Amino acid sequence: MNSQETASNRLDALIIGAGFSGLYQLHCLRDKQGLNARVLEAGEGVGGTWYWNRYPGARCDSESHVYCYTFSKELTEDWNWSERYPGAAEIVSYLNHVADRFDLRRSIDFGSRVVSAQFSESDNGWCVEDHTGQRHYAQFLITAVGCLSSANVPDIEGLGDFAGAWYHTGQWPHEGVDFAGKRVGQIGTGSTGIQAAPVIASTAKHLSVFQRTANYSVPARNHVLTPDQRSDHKRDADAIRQLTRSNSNGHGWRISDRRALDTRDAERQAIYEKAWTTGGLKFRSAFSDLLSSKQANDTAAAFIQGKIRNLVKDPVTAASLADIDHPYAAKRPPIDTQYFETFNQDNVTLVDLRKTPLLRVSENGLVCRASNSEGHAVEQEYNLDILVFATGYDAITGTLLRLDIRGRHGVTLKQAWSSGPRNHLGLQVAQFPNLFMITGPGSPSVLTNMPAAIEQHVEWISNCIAYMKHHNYTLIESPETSVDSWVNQTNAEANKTLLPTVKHSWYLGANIPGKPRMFMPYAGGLDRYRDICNQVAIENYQGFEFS
Ligand code: N01
Repeated sequence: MNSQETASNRLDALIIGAGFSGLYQLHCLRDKQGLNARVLEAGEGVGGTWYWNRYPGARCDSESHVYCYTFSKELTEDWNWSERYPGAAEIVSYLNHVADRFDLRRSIDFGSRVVSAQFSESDNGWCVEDHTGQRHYAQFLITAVGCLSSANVPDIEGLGDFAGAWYHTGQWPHEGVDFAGKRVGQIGTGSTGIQAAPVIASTAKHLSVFQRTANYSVPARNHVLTPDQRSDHKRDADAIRQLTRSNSNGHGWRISDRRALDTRDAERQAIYEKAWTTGGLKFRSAFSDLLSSKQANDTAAAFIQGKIRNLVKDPVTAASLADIDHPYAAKRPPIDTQYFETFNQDNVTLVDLRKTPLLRVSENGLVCRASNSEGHAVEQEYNLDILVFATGYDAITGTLLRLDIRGRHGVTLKQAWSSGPRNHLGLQVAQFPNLFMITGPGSPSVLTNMPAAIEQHVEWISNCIAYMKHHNYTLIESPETSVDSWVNQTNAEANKTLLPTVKHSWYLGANIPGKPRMFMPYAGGLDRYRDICNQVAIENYQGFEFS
């Protein structure tokens, strides 16, 4: 690294990503602390996850009045959400509004994809290279890349032979896709597939949904917000903020103290019925023991499976949809708008890949292994014009690893995480000084309402940097002992729950071939995590080392 070049244009902080995290981090460092901070963003606009995820039906599962920043009363006051759950386009509009309101754009380089980041021992800082070869120098490097930004297109034989068009939901064309008159195949029935299928089916000639693992879903019960509901949210903004900052999940509700196993059958059923009618992720707040006791969880599972069987008219399809192999909410629980009802439409077919496994993509569509009336294996081809991959992401670590980040002595993040992600408080990796991760592995992130987790991380990182400036420290790093201790705590919290018991969960990296299997988020709750981080700060950032 040329030290003259470094000194002349070195930033205080370089932030990667202009979604919820990056925008707020920029505002905190540039506008509140007067630091020289910049954002590099691969997309041509702000939005992060929401910039790319424009698939049909893309909508947030958090309610709009909590899926937003809370740091500015004026911002809360002057923004009006239109629906109970914000759609992707409205979230992008919101983030554009934030970028304009706080004049953030002038400090963001759009269309700038980071290809490598190298820590320099001589400069105690980072050299970050973008796809054009331009180098950017900064004391601090902060990743704000989101948890679900590396699309997973499964390696299915023959995809190159397909004569039709194919798309991954996480890289959706901005001009949209016209399904009218088309035979569409959708692979994947996670949160995304469950949102997309009803919308695709509303215009497609035919939709075939290829389901490998059946999934729970609870009705979202989305609706347009009334003027009264909007003004209630504004009037109660302080209380809502207090709630999202003090509960375990960052949503606008607390998980009940009541245990499913201590509740009589009829009362338990009535509670589930009410939660089903209310709809949304709040369903999981019905009882406290749903994620700690399999027996308790079975009661929720049986309730939802009963609903699926009632909603879907064809008994064979209903049985496949209700044949769920994991505990409720042990995978991220989807919420839907008419998902199960969609299978009652004449133009929709469920293909159960457990009965008829997917063999390959052909020129005409997808080929599965079925059996004929004599029980002999035969190939069954589904002719398709469009193939939609709702197959998820190389979640949480995928994008971080693709950035080719190198710490002390050139050690790569891939090497440091060869057995799974390891860091201190979800924030810092040993041997990678002055690097902070927002909502990375080891933090509550995807188990919470993301903006709540993001605000907590950004504020903690900003305070830590302010502390360093105040004490004239130039370097912060986490020793291995701190990392070991946090990894043990993260594993211990996960093991108290049913979360690590799922076969194909992306929480564990188990959806990506070859990815080390390890439960990645911190499952002890955002409230506990916040307390731990605050205590560390109060004790002069105990567990971190400064120089
Ligand atoms: O991805 P997923 P997603 N052959 O990994 C299947 C967030 N989100 O995009 O379960 C056949 O959950 C796979 O099958 P299986 C939310 O946090 C948020 O749906 O592995 N099938 C599964 O059915 C969510 O959890 C919002 O057996 C294959 C599906 O593809 C996260 O994004 C909205 C396959 C992937 O499900 C990811 O959800 C939407 C193969 N080779 C999503 N490979 C909000 O509201 C994979 N599958 C904020």
